[in-house]
Amino acid sequence: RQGIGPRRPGKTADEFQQDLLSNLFYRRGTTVESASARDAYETLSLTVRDRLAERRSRTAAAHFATNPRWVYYLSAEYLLGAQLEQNLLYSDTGDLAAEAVKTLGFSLEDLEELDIEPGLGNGGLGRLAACLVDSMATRDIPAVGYGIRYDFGIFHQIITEEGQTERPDDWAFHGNPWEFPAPDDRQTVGFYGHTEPIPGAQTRKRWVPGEIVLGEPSHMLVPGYGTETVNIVRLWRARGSEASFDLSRFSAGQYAEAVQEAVRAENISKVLYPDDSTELGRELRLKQQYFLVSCSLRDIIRRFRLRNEGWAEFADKTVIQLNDTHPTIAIAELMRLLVDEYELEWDEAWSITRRTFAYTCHTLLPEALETWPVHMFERLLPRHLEIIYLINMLFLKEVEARFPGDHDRVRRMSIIGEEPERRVRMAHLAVVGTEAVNGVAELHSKLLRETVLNDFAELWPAKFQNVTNGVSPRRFVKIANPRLSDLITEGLGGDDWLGDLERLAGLEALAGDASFLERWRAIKRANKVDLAAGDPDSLTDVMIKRFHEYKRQQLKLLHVIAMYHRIRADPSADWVPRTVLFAGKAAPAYHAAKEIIRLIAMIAARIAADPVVSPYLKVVFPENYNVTLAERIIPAADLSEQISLAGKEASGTGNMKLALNGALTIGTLDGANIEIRARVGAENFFLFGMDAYQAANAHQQGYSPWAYYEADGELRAALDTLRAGTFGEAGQRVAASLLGRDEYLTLADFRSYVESQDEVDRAWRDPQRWARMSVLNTAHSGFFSSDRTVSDYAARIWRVAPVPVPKEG
Ligand code: 26Q
Repeated sequence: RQGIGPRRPGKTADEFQQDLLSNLFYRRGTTVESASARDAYETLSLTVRDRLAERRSRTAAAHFATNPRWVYYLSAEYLLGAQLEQNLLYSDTGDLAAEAVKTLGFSLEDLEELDIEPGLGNGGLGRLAACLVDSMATRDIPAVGYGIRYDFGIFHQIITEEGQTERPDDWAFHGNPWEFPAPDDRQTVGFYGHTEPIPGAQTRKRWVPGEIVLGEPSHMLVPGYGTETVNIVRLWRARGSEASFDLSRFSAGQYAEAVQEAVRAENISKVLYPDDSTELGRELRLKQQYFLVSCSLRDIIRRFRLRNEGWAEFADKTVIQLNDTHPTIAIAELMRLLVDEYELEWDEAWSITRRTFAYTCHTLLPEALETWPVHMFERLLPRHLEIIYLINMLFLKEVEARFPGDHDRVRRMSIIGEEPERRVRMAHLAVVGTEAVNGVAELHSKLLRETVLNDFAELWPAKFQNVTNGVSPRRFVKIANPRLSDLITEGLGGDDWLGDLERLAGLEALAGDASFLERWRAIKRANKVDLAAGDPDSLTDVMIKRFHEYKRQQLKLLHVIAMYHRIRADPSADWVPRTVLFAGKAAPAYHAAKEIIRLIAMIAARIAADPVVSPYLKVVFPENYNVTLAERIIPAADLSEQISLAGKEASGTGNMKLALNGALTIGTLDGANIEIRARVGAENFFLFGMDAYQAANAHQQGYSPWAYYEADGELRAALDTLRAGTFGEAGQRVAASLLGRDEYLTLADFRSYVESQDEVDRAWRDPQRWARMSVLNTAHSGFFSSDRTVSDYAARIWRVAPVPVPKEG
């Protein structure tokens, strides 16, 4: 059946139009006369998708023919963003589409509003996964991203004066035109049950699960930019098996009971856990993780076996990247499949497993390191616990041999923690079972080696690497900021920079050109007008990220209160007008974070009602921060707040997106801020605060927030305002936390932060100087393309080379 295929989608406006009409008639079942906006949107999406599908088939053929080492990216989260605009750009059909939809009586912009983003992630880690799959396709790396197709994604946030409330996010309510269901590739996943010895076998065991669930995949196309490659992200959805429908109960009229097993099964992919870096320890979450892993590994093995190779080839043809510890049970699952099902010897299986996996760590917070109670593991995954015990026993022998008599080290490194209850330490399993471990920014990787994973780095120094995060310049510059993109393309004499971001350095030559700077400023202003968050001539000061105490939205608030006091004390002074924009979600159970949101809402309302302060200061909180909203805020930002306590933010990626769009950063020496500052130049970056080593020692050196309160009148006034209840109970509680332990040393960094903000004001008063600094930020942020990140992974961790896909014909 080789060489047979459908008619290729046409390239002309006429052909696009014809395809659109036939999709409208035959796929959507509607006529032009009666087509609604949604009919037009669905039909356009299918027409664009068809063009990518054709490239996908050529990609699959080229990959299969080359038989390279494939990259499998395992992630519990993907924040892919809206698909229509990206797919128009990547298939170069934007102009054809705009023309064609007019004949249906709609504008492209109308239809883009119906394009809902799948919110299948919490924040940075989920968006990183999306940027990496984009860049893997762009760099022609044969890859599949595996994830979960949650029915409900990250909750929809509503902001009132009471703070945050949550609503379910039924993102696919109207259907999802970008998805291809692949029911024939469904997998069967077991849970619970018991294990049995196999007569005559040594390590092999039989696992008899007590519950069976089906995993049904669908995939979304992931095109590369400026290349023919189209990879896929494959998402699993849980379904009840036929056995989970109880016919006898149904016949007896017990309809709800008849389907309760199926409902239980389908709950596994029902909802994304809205938790960012604090442990919940719920069984359903562990079930989700194993569900993702079991379906994906079986799919990977299915694909491998299609190529008729032996197990000796597996690790040479497969690399599986673990996005944090969430999919780490894959290490035990691959061992189980190889030993129990494919009957390999333990040592051979272990050698294959270790050479197949690599692990990316995204945190340093000890409370965010994932652990699971042994008793929960034993009940849900009895065979996996046995395998983990065996892996641990052999590993600890190795430690004992290298460090004889060092029992404390053995206890510290064990995959099983004993205190206060026995728990499986997923990060330890991830380090032991992989060939490479990486952090996500230079500082983060260094601190991993020096602190949380120090014992492991001493044992296996070569295993530990850094791969600094990056972001997609297509989504976060070209699509988000078309005006700036056009000016950059004009300035550089072409748009090659979109696939080779270091070319932005060419803008340096224009940083002294007054007319270029003027146009640069005008674009920032126009973007602010579009955002409509505040006066476009005010300094737009943005803090957009998840709410977490370590990120220190509280510090920004103390600065807002200090500005408020200053303006009230001298209303006629020449203040720099600022619009302070916060956006982001708090985990619903994270009360301290929700209190901070509530306080922001309160202060925003109070300032808006104050005729003395409001001409100079406005606080806004657009609700439901997601990828789509980020694409509107980032192009309008003048100032990027990256003010986490040093040593706590693994990398940050919003910092990169903002710098690329010409925002200046005010930030600590944390995560990738350090690398941004090194590239854009210290004179173009507002630095403040202590470094990670000072921060790490502060508490044990007797840190007292009260000393800072006493010593700093402006800080004291801000805190006293909160304590007095001027901004409600939320303000009192935030103040109590800051004057209690102040875990994240907010008061210690306050003075340095305010001084740096004063420096920001001075720079802003010289518009030429500001514009120059802004251009230099963009010019020197080319390193932060996720294309570079992917090339680093490919060369140093995956050891894979690009596989070009031939053009049609
Ligand atoms: C844990 C337990 C139960 C349920 C959910 C979770 C959970 C979910 C999401 C734990 C962590 C996350 C997400 C973490 C995350 O987004 N980390 C960020 O990763 C970015 C990409 O590397 C970095 O830039 C950020 O610094 C880091 O905070």
